[in-house]
Amino acid sequence: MRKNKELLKKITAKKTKIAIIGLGYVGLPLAILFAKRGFSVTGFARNLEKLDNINLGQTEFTELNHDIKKYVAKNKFIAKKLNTKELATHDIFIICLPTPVNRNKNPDISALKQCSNLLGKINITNKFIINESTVAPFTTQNLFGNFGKDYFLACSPERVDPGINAKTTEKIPKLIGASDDESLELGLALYGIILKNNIIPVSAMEVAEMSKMLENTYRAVNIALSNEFALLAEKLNIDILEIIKAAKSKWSYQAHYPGIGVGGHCIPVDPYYVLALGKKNNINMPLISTGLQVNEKMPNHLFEQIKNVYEQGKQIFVYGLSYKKDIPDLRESPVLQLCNLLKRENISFVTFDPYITKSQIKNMGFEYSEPQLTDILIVGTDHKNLKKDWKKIVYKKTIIIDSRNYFKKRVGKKVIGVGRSLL
Ligand code: SAJ
Repeated sequence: MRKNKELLKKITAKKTKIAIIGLGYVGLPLAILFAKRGFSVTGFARNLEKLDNINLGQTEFTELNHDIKKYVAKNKFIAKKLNTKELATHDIFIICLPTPVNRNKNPDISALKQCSNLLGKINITNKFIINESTVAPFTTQNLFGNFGKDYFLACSPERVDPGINAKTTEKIPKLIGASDDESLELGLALYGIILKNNIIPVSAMEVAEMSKMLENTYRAVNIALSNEFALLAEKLNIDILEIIKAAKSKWSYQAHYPGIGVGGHCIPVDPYYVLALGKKNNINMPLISTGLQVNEKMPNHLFEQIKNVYEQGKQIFVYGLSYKKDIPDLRESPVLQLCNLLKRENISFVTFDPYITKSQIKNMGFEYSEPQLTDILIVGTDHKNLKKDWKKIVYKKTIIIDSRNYFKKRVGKKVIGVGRSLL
């Protein structure tokens, strides 16, 4: 017989031991948030070097490092190698593992499957599993819903927004669906202790899973719409930013902006989970697949823009490689696609990103350079540092290929943006 009252009391008293499985941009901030609220938290990951760095408070999440050190010192948080023996000593398991796509753009839930195998080996009676990883509907049930009946299960998809202006974890509205009322009661109690913003219960786990899919697919398709309008605006010589600004005066229009394409671990990835699910259910979803293709072709469009202004011997400087500003994240970065197109055509360039190290740049096979004067500046990522760095790069004859529509007035000889130019 399950006893959720016992676990509820332990949660309320913060006496439960919480296991956060996966210590990336979702799991680590969540682990520290629980530790900050008084829980005893173990973070589990596979990479030993990463675990050592985390326990030393030396992670890429600079804004977290102070708190990591503090809660490790207070024995409220520790990072450990994922193993069943250690897992078994915990009451609550929150899964924050990556769910990417493979080279063929098919969903890859191998990390979740490995986690399911591990949890399936421990005594899960009266314990609580929550899946925060982004998955297609029914995945949480299929992977974690078959360990018997004496435990609790919920799904609460992460909604983290990486970046220095990010909405921090405790401020983001949180969806939660559960396998039954007792599990939902536990989830609301647990998240209620750490989250300041509203926690929104939904009727089933698959509703939560599908909502996350809709949120991110909506964003991908609307970015594609802005990209397509930008390509037309270029032909008509109308400024896309002015068009968008004007359209924003309509209450039912939510602005999305054209650019070099869509990177990151969410927006260019999650819609492929929807397409796979549609295919499995014989539902054709051309709007989604076409939208993804529009975004994926944007680096090629920028490449054509570069070729229109490039002459043999002209120097090219690519500023910024990250998929979005002010973070050191190269995953699915469309700027890397553009750089590889340049390399393939033997068009030489140097590159700099304030968040990416010189050795990382060299390891990618690109040539590193500090900001220096150049003939063609390609704005790859509109990091905040660009505000001061551009003056070291642009002289009066510099042509700027502004893939982020960063510049609001002409600099150098001319600025060619996406859907707008400053001549
Ligand atoms: N992008 C555009 N035009 C836009 C917005 C974004 O081209 O109008 C590009 C960005 O440059 C980037 C990519 O799309 O390459 C993704 O941008 P993003 O702001 O959506 O950044 P992400 O991937 O960090 O998005 C995360 C997502 N969070 C989760 O999936 C949990 C996303 O759902 C959020 O909307 C986003 O944070 C946010 O803004 O909060």
